[in-house]
Amino acid sequence: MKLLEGKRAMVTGVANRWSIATGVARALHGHGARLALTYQGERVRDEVEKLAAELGGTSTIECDVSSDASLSALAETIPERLGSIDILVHSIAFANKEDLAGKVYDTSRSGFALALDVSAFSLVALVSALRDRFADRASVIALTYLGATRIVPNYNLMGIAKAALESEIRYLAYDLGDRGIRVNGISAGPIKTASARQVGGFTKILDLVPKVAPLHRNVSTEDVGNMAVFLASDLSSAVTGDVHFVDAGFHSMGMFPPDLG
Ligand code: 0WD
Repeated sequence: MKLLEGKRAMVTGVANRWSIATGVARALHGHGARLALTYQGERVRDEVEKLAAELGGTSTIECDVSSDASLSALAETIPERLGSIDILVHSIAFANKEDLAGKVYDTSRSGFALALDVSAFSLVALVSALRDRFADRASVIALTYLGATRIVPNYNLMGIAKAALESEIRYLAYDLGDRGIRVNGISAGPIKTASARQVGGFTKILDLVPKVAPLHRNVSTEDVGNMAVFLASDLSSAVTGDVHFVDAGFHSMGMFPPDLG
């Protein structure tokens, strides 16, 4: 059964085939949604166009979320390229590599501002720019991580940015609720992507999860895509203002298994 027939989705943060946004886009498309993929700039354009071609009827639009002009241009383009928006996926994050290891107290003012702007304010900025383009009862979905609410060594500044993002999810859910628009987060387990590799010791985190998580495995972009389909569909019509984990249960553990090598 296709759950998103007739719905139109704007998916941000596609950089390459390993991006979480790519897995989400494939899942939404598989359930019948029509897509527009936004990408940051020239650097990723070719790859994104190749992926769009694999998903019939998908258009691509350049948008750098750190630029107000780029966001305004996106809002102008959307009606002709997609129509109104039923589903918005925020899958964007950036921090300087030196802020994803070492001590949080060494974070610079400029590094902090950059990470919070691109990784957290961008959700407010996208919703603000696109609010007149949303269909009533639309669904907004943002990608987040456990490091928002728990200490994950080296995740550091990105954890702080994700805490802001998760708070935005709640406040935006309240702002948009009178139009029946829902706002939710997906907290994904670690997945090997270009962004994740910037986090110090990331491979060790990937090795640890199957030893600790109740399901004894890592998650895939397909797992995340399946949750996105649910949150985008009418099946989740009364679900808003919350963060939903797709992490094989890792976040529920209160202690690591005693036999952990
Ligand atoms: O383990 C993981 N990979 C997890 C990622 C676990 C839990 C959550 N997440 C989150 C990330 O924090 C992010 O919010 O998922 C989201 C997607 O991340 P990803 O798929 O892991 O990483 P990636 O494929 O790198 O996509 C993030 C993209 C950027 O990719 P590159 O590699 O080019 O930096 O965010 C985009 C960019 O395409 N991006 C921007 N887009 C528009 N404007 C901007 C910008 N200014 N900056 C970065």
